[in-house]
Amino acid sequence: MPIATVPTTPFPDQRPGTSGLRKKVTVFQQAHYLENFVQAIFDVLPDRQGKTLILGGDGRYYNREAIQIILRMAAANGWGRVLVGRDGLLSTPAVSALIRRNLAHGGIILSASHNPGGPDHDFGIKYNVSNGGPAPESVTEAIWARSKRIDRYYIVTGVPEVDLGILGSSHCGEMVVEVIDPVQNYAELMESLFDFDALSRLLRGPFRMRFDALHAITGPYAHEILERRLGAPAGTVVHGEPLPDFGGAHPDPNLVYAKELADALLTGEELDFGAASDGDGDRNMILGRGIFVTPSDSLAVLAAGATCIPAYRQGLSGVARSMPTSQAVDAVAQRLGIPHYETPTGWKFFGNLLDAGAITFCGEESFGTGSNHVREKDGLWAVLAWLSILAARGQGVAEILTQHWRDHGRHYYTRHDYEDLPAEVGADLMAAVTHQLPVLSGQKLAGREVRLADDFAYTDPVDGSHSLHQGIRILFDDGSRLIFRLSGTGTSGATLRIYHETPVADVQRQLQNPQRVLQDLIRLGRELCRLEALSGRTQPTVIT
Ligand code: G16
Repeated sequence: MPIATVPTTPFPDQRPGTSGLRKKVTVFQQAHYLENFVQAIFDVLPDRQGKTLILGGDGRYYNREAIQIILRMAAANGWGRVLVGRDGLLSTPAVSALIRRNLAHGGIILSASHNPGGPDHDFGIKYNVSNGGPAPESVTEAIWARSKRIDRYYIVTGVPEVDLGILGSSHCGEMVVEVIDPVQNYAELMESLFDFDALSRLLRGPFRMRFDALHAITGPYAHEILERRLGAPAGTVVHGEPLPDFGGAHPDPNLVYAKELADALLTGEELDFGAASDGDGDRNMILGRGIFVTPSDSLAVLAAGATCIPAYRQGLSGVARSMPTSQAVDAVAQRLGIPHYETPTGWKFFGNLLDAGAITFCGEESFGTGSNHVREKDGLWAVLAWLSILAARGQGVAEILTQHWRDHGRHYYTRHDYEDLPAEVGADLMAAVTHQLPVLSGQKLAGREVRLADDFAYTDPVDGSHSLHQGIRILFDDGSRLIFRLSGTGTSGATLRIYHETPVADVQRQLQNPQRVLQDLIRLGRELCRLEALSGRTQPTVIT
């Protein structure tokens, strides 16, 4: 098998962000760019020889080309076997499940998640380790370090392209390539967790739901699970065909980018339940008739109702949320008498807690919810979990949510995003708040007293690793919080996120508009970072 050693020079911008390396397609299309990064991954895995790798992506533009390159590089780098999804497709949670099921050494996922796709948009690549989860910071930093010194990569030459359209086994050089059904293993995993008979009764009855796959990866998964296995009426899944440009839209399940679904639920009368997922299938948005469930509330409701689901009937060992996620799930954990953890943003920080059995459920405000069944957030899992609770309780989403608030208090919450800022403006806005940290504690602001103001740092309770600079927290004496972070998933410029939260125990005050309840914190947030003066912005781009 001819292996070429191709000389190369480093690119200075290959540091993985919150979730892998994300850049414009045109950046990845530069000669050697993808190859350098893939070789950097392989170089930090010296024990890869003869091992199994899982490979797939969300089908976005450049997915197919990248997969052929990675297969030839994997063969040249000594991998024993690669399992690749048919047509190069695999959702992020499906990759995680396959790594675990096949005891694979790791997996490569090609996706820029919720970022738009197409020749002028985004592409991405991330490596998941043998527990099925995103590589921890120690590995991503090693990949980055390696990328800065790389001077060659290995690739097999003179072999035909692998036909990704046909299931079955073939060889790329000496390496075995198995093209597998992207859905089957994942669908079986879901059947092992949930009571499919109960879900089927719900979906075959008068209950009406819509799942919007946003022309991204979850279409085939949702068709198979919701329509074929559970018997939901044809048409329950919309925009179910994955397209390289996601139909020209953002595959981002929020109220702005999944507006069609949101409108159908928030203003229409026909549907009882709506859900959407993102580019690579790990995010989810949940809607009921006339009501949007914030991801933070969704995590809390799922934690409170977990015992409705067969796999979690024995209860949860603990729960975790990322720091900017609202404290709603903490209230559930306190009531259940189980531990709760606060981690930095990024699913990778849940991995150790899940592996150690310290937590069963975890979630993030960024539309991510999941459990110990895989080591990624899982959009369809969250949908099935919600359906399980609806089926068990015989109630609608709005009833369940308002009852939850009565029982645990409501955590009013909103995130304001200021997108497409010049990178230096983003840094200046953060610096404006950071400079004030030493003097904020004890001050009266927005009618509350500041209890603590800091730059969030995390020490992993399992392996003791430290992560610094994970966002600015301003905590108030009434439990309210104001948080500032720069997004770690963009491909150009900066996005400032400001998160606002205030808990309200008084049942009489639980049915108000969050933007109104939080308006003084919103104003304070803008003032503290000198938003208008430094950026000229007065309104956010996206409100969640
Ligand atoms: C990724 C991570 C999530 C994280 C999110 C934050 O999501 O997997 O764990 O919460 O980024 O994004 P940002 O840094 O922009 O706030 P995804 O779905 O993009 O992979």
